[in-house]
Amino acid sequence: MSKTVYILNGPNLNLLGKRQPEIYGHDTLEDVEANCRKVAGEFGLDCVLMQSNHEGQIIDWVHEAREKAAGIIINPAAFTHTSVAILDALNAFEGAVIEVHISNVHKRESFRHHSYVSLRADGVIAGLGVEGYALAMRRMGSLLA
Ligand code: CA2
Repeated sequence: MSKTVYILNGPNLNLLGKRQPEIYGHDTLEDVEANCRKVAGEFGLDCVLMQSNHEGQIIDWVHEAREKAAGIIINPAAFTHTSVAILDALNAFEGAVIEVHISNVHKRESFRHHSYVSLRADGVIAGLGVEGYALAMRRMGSLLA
């Protein structure tokens, strides 16, 4: 059975490709999923992309990943900078974790410079646009081979 990677997305990312293209680009989450699926296939991996505006839902998906996924690619969006609860959930997950940010958070407001999730992430990608997700999947390919 092929290994599964969860691609988890936090609040407002449902608007990806529909608002603020100057910051986040024109691709939608559906485009992101298609690109990731292509790369995952190259490595014999499967993937599932999910998005929620609710912190508890993201935590529940991280718990579910303990049984169902070998890796998590996560863009926690604004929860990156606030959520000890998502960090705690990720600390209970034993697989690989890669944190992705579409924008270069370090070039933006100072409150975006700190990430709780980075304390757990095995790798962090920021500022490479939505390509960052596919690159994260490529890295998952190496980590989970
Ligand atoms: O750059 C990223 O990927 C962020 O995680 C995006 C978050 C932001 O709070 C983080 O600091 C950095 C915001 C996601 C909002 O997504 C939208 C997409 C399109 C239109 C409006 C919001």
